[in-house]
Amino acid sequence: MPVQTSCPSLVIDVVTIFPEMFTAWRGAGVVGKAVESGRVAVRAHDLRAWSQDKHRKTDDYPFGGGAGMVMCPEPLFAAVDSLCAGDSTVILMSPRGPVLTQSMARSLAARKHLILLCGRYEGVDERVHEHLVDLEISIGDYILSGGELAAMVVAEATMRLLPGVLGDAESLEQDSFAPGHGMLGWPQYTRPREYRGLAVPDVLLSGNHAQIAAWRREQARELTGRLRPDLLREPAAHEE
Ligand code: 9D3
Repeated sequence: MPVQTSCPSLVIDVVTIFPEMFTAWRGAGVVGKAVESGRVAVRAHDLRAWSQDKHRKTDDYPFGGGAGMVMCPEPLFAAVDSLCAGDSTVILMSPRGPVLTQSMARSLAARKHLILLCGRYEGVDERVHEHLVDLEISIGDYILSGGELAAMVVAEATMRLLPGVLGDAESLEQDSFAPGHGMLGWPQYTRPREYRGLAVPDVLLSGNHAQIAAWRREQARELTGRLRPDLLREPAAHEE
C-alpha cells in the first residue's frame, strides 16, 4: 500500500443521510488510488450526527401543507459550521443549479476544500438555498431521488483533474472537452484482428504512425459531427 507523501491538494466533505453509498465508489479505480495515495481526502458524513432531535430526524412536514417532507435547516447549518474552514466552498447538490460542465470541474479542482450537501425528500428548506451555500450544481435534467449520485459525479470529475491523479496517457486526454474544442474519441480496437468476420481497419495495423494519427483525427471529427454536433459549436457564455 502506497504511503501518503504530502497533504491532500483537495479535501471533499460530503454531508448525507446515506454515507454508506460512498463506500464502494471511494475505494475503486482512479478515485480509490487518489484517496489511497493521499492526494485527495474524501469523507462522507452522516447528517444525522448534527440532528438535535431525539429520533435523529433531519426532515419535517412542509409549512403550508402538501405531500412529502423537507430537509430541516438546523442539521445542515450545523454541519457546515463544524466542517467549514474559512477557505471552504459550500455546494448544494440541487436540480436548480447550473448543469455540471468540464469547465466547472476545472474551477472546482482549483479550490482547497469542497463541502457537498446532499438533499433527499422533496428538497431542502429555502433558507439553506439562500443563506448557507455558495453555489448549487445539478448533473442534468432528469429527476434523481437525492443528491448523493450527483455528489459522486461532481467529486469524480473534479478529482481526476488534480495533479498526479491520472497517469500520463489519461492526462493528455483532458483537453478534449475544453470549451469549443470538445471532441469525441476516435474508434478503438483491440485483439482479435478479426472477430465474427468483422475486421480491424487496415490502417491501424499498418505501422504508419503519421497515417494512423491522421485517420484518428478524421474519425473523431466525423463521429463528433454526426453524434454530438453541439460539441463543435461555440461554448455557452457561462462555460467560459
Ligand atoms: C419531484 C420533486 N421536484 C419538484 C418539482 C423537486 C425535486 C427535489 C429533489 C427533484 C429532485 C430532487 C432530488 N434530486 C437532487 O437532489 C439532485 C439532482 C437531480 O434530481 N437531478 C440532477 N441533478 C441533481 S443534484 C441533486
